Amino acid sequence: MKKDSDHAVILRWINSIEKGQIRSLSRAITLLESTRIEDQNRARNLLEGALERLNKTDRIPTTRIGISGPPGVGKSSYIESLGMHLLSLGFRVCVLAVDPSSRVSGGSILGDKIRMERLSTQANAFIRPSPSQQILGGVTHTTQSIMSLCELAGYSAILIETVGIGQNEGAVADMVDCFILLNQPGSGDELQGIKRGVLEFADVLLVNKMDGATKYLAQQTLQSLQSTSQLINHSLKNYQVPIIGVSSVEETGISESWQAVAKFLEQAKSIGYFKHKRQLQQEQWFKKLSEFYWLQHLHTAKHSRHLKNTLLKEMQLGKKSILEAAQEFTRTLLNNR
Ligand SMILES: Nc1nc2c(ncn2[C@@H]2O[C@H](COP(=O)(O)OP(=O)(O)O)[C@@H](O)[C@H]2O)c(=O)[nH]1
Ligand SMILES: [Mg+2]
Repeated sequence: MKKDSDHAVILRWINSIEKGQIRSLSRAITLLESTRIEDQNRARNLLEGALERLNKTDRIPTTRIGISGPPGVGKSSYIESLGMHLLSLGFRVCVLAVDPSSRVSGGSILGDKIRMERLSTQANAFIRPSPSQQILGGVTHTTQSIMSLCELAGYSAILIETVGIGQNEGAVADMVDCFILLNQPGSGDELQGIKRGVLEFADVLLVNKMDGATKYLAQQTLQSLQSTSQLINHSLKNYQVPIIGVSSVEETGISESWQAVAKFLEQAKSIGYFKHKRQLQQEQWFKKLSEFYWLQHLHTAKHSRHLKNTLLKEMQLGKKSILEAAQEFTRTLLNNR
């Protein structure tokens, strides 16, 4: 009986998300983000239903864009300007801001909100700062689940802001259709640093703050990047990564940057690279979800606590090494489902 009524509640919930009701969407995201064990079943049912609905209906194609770069480079400011531009083109815009620093500083989420003040008052825009769940770079399986919910709610452009710290760019790039990397106006030395690791993930490179006191430096950075652009090896064959200067504050170069994204997507679609990337996104999502379920199982399995205590004791008595104990713990619980 309870099961039936739960099912009905979930169905109603999904219906109202599909109608674009922001409150229902927000509540659903909060549920998916919940780390409480007792929320997991509902979250799973909700997501299951939402994905089923998404697959059933013919919907407008969505575009998932990742925007990354070091703290302070202007990601939030750029997203606001790009978001306003996309609204003017008829998109419904959703912004997911995953900012691991916000947990530490406590202030950046508020800062992001203030900086996206214009966008946040628009009827066709939805901004959602997400707690990073203490995972490096803040990207988890829930980010992908949330993207799907937002697509069900009718958002056609999903913009994901992540802080680039040099290690998580690959993970973010694997969950979006197009990855934009923002660069600071800076010295050549800093560019060397960017080049090595991160540039290979970028589909579009931007140099921000092309205005006022930083204009000259930004122009230099732009030129320096452009002069090395042939060295960037993009996995889409014959694709030359565009490098564009923008000012998110003065809103110059914004539409040009979007044209570059659109051109990339067009080229990617024409040779099946886009489809391939969507498959990779599914694979990564699957992998992350599986890892999540494994961990969950490890910590909630019936004999988990008992086994852990036994093994800890054996370790303390010198009967087992820490490696043996950890492996036995994992192996035993995974074999005894
Ligand atoms: N001059 C100038 N400042 C900018 C620009 N974009 C962002 N900023 C400033 O850079 C700081 C960091 O911006 P923010 O968007 O929060 O960066 P984020 O940490 O990458 O999200 C803020 O003080 C912004 O006002 C720009 O295009 N020009
Ligand atoms: Mg920000």
